[in-house]
Amino acid sequence: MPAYNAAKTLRMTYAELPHDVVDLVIVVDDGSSDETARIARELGLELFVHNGNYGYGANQKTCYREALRAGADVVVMVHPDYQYDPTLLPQVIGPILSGKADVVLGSRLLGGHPMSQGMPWWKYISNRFLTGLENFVFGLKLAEYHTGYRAYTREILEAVQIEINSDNFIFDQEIMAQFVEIGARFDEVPVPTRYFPQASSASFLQSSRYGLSILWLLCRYVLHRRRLWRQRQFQSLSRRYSSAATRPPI
Ligand SMILES: Nc1nc2c(ncn2[C@@H]2O[C@H](COP(=O)(O)OP(=O)(O)OP(=O)(O)O)[C@@H](O)[C@H]2O)c(=O)[nH]1
Ligand SMILES: [Mg+2]
Repeated sequence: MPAYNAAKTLRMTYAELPHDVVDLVIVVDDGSSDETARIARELGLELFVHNGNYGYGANQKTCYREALRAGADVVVMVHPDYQYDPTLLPQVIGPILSGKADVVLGSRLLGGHPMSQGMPWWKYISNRFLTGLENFVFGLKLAEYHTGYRAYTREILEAVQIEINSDNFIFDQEIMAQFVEIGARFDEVPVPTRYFPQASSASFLQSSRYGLSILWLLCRYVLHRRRLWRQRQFQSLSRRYSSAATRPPI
């Protein structure tokens, strides 16, 4: 759980994780100004504390580094703001355990309607628009790319260059572009969302910046695939997952 000022929701999120399925719960506190770290300690979680607020991407880098170091075969990232249902974790890892997928997204846009669950209309519309663009560029048909509930195999995390990704929100899309590039298998399962006052929520300004940085990422990805601007960020670190350089350029 990449946490930043999640004191009001960390306890609830942790309580609803299926403890018979999860071996280790790691919390990275990214310099919160609230009681996040104290609560994580109280709950006996594996806690790592950043000495400042380095950003959501930097937080995830520590999460994955520590999860892999702890020997995880399957790594699940869930936001600690209780917007996603922790009890659905077995469904989220299902396609990985059955060998069907390397990456599973818990999708708020499959099944129920996120606006009736409180998602602001402008977030819904921009999510749909950016998802359409990403599907077009990546050649996929996913329902959304912007969820805070994801599962990865150890092998797929080890195959991409996580550390050179951004320290900010765009990290979530950079890692997706990296997975696409190395031929990862994706699956998605429906998850509901909930918007309530204590949940953390990106502001309009943050979301706009995020949207623009997705457009820039997609440009860079297309240039990379067309061999006009090769970027180390998209190159595979694993022999098992080769770069899409062998596939026809888009
Ligand atoms: N804003 C922020 N969140 C962080 C950071 N590090 C970890 N997080 C966590 O990551 C999640 C950030 O997502 P939110 O701010 O909820 O934004 P979002 O989920 O993209 O947008 P919503 O759909 O509106 O919730 C929260 O659960 C935070 O606890 C950080 O440096 N900044
Ligand atoms: Mg949130």
